[in-house]
Amino acid sequence: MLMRIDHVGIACENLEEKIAFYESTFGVRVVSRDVNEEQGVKEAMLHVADGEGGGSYIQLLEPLHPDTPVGRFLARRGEGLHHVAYGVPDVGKAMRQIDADGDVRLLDSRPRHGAMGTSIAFLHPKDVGGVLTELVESPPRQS
Ligand code: CMX
Ligand code: CO
Repeated sequence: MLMRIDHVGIACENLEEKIAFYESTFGVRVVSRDVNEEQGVKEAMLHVADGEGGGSYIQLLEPLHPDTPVGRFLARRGEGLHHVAYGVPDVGKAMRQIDADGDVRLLDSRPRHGAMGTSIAFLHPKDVGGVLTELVESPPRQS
């Protein structure tokens, strides 16, 4: 089901400061910025590498409000690793397969919009050994 690691999501208080830190420390570059009201975040994707089936990224996340998933995470745990996202060929199919197995709760009933034209869905961290897990389907490649 899983093809690769698409990105790691990192919760932060100040997106611009964290972007500057990652750029100067690791030499990575921002390839997309987004405000995603549905997810309650202001975010940036920083490119790490290209691979079979798509790139890999660092996703920096600043909450739009305290009462959002990332806002509650920051209040409870402070800045740090928020989720791991795996690339899948078909997110709807992966969701149906996980739902049918019945051990892991889906946090979304249908795929949602993620950064850079992706379709995404989340799995409950309590059912994945304490790791909030995201499934990502990349859009078809432009040629
Ligand atoms: N990683 C691991 N555990 C987490 C977690 C995380 N990111 N967020 C919450 N938890 C844990 C809490 O510590 C808590 O554990 P305890 O009961 O042992 O204390 C439990 O999950 C429930 O926490 P909560 O206070 O009820 O937290 P929320 O109401 O925020 O719900 C969750 C948690 C995962 C259901 C919610 O954050 C969610 O739906 N997340 C998916 C959407 C999302 O995170 N969007 C932002 C990223 C967007 C993107 O990647 O593009
Ligand atoms: Co993500």
